[in-house]
Amino acid sequence: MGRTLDDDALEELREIFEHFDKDHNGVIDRQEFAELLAALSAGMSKAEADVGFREVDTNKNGVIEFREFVRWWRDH
Ligand SMILES: [Ca+2]
Ligand SMILES: [Ca+2]
Repeated sequence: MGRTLDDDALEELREIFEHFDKDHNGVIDRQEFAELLAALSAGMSKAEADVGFREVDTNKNGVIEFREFVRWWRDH
């Protein structure tokens, strides 16, 4: 099935998402995203992280919703 996520994978992603959603408001903000990248050892500079954030935040509302996170995860 290639990059299609099954329910188990989605559940795992949900756990990751909630782990990094430190203030538990249901979205990942810039600060939380920076910590996520650091934890993944993505080795991104701050400028690259900013670009990455804008890439993930496809509806440009300044925060990352779970569905945006899932799409990003699937595509990378
Ligand atoms: Ca949050
Ligand atoms: Ca968004």
